[in-house]
Amino acid sequence: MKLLHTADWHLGKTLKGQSLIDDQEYILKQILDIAKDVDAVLIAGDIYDRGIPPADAVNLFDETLNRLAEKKLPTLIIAGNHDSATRLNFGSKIFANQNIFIVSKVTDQPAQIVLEDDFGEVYFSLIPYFAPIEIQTKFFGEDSERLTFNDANKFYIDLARKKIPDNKRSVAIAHVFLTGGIESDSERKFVGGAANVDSKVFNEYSYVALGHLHSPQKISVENIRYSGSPLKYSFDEANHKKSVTIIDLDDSGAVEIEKIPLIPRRDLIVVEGKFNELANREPTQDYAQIILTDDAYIYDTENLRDAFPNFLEIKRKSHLVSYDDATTDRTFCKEDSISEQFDKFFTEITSEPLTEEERMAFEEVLREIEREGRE
Ligand SMILES: [Mn+2]
Repeated sequence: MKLLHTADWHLGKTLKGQSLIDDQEYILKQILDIAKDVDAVLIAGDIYDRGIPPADAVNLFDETLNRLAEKKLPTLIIAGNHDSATRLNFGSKIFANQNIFIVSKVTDQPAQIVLEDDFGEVYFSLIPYFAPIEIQTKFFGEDSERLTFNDANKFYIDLARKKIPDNKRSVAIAHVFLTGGIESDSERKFVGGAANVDSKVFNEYSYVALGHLHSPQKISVENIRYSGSPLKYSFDEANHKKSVTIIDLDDSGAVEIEKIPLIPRRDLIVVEGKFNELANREPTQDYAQIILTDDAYIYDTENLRDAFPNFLEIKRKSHLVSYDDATTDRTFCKEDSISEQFDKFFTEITSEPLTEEERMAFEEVLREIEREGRE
């Protein structure tokens, strides 16, 4: 059986105010194209970027589900920590008639779907994101001992395992943070105690399709994996290679893994350099974070739009001195005149002393302020 594993679509996400909906539509088309060659699609949570997604995000998800239903592709979906469990649950019983299975809530018996190929059944456990308190109140009562994420997941996954007959092939779909995983800036941390879950809780599954971490990675073993997000969602992901994971599950339950790269409409890049050099670069449509290394403060940064029409952020390296760095060697003293204090401050921030011209300009401004104060 061939499976396509994806996660963390974050539909409706904006980055520094820029809507990514066109980029998301573009990348979902690629995923649908790759899905032509598989037997089922697994989406491991964070369908939406937030609990109440914008209308265009709901439209895009609706369109995508329609395409999957047209292909008669069994599609197994769980909620992530960014999704509203109740809203994502909308219509799920009706969608099940079209082989679209959405599981967003913890239930007395963990949700299970059984698909078949020529070698027999494959059992899928659908484990939506939950906070440990949900397991605690549902199964142990409100006054019971507080559970960690690890306790709660171990309990619920053991329950899911009990429903799978011995020696059958099995796949878990979950949205958790497994110990050893590599994080990025665009994942929202789980609230409610140490989020770490030991990958051993999934030990008996033939494959574990995970969501939450945005970089594609395996955890300890080949068959426990995060597919990663289909797009780069923060600048610290600029060097990620985004992909979907294809799993070929053989008759014995062994898996062969292939990562199929996804090519974005616009890449997310970080560029660093001096203003004049960057402003004259070959234009790129990519979303850019620009780090200026000029010592002088550049005001006309909009001129960078010729080379980077879609830049999202500008940072200034010479001004990236952190407060701690700037104060370790503090030499200001109260006896200094304002000019002397400014001179020291300027030197600390830019690593260059004031030129005579700059000193005169500063003193002229000071005199003006004093004049205004007297008027
Ligand atoms: Mn996510």
